[in-house]
Amino acid sequence: MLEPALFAHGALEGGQLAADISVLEIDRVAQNVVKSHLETCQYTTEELKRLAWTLYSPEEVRALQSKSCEAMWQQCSLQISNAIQYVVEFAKRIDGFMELCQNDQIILLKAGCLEVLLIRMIRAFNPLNNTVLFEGKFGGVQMFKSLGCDDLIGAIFELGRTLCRLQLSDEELALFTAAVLLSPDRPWLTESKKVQKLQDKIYVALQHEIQKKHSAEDKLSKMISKLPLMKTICNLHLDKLEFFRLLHPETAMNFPPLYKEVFN
Ligand code: MHQ
Repeated sequence: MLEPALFAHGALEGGQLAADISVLEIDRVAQNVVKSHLETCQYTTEELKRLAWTLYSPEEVRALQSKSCEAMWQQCSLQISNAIQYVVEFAKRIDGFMELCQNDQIILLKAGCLEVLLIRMIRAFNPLNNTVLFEGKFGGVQMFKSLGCDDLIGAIFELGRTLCRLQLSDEELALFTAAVLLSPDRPWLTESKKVQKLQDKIYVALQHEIQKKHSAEDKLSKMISKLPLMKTICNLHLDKLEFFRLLHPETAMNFPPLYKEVFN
């Protein structure tokens, strides 16, 4: 569903689209997107490297596990809400995004920001011991037990593992998240043609970036093949949230405003 028209029509292989967009323009797109990513990625690569072996102790994990479901949801929604702010800032800095109508900006962010977060997660994911950064330290799936969402958490960690295997550079990550954000097939977009044009350029730039090291067709298609699992996770998250709202309406009312707004 999210597969760009580019591939469906073989435009990339034929070089038709690439020929329409000048090398200069592609370089400019890549530079802008990579810069925007680096300015808004919340943690620098060095910070994450240093933190990678700062693990929660077994006692700390037990403490998290014995929290109430409501308290843990509150904590997670706060972390997610903070991270979303950086994704919003990333979007705003992508050339062309602010020129879209406000309605479309909101649609793209609401539909795409969890997917972007899930891709960004690989920076804060350690596949060697299956841990993720949560409130300053790394921990495994057990950490989130009190949420009672083992299937959701399991799927998120599985995605983390499979995305890490692709060994994406920050440049590739930047362009991939920008392409996901600028998906022209989000429901209710009013100027999807404009979004399509922006996404096409970003995918061509991503293709160029990958080609520096790998056979691009292969890596790009592997990246795109993870999109269905991301969609599944987003839907699962919405299901869990809806169910949580029914059980604990007062807690859900006090979720951070940005989290509420994005996942209304
Ligand atoms: C970002 C930084 C970041 C921040 C928050 C929805 C729910 C009830 C549970 C991290 C999900 C639990 C998230 C906090 C858990 C899987 C969530 C909670 C990259 C992503 C990252 C590391 C988030 C990853 C997913 C986390 C751990 O720049």
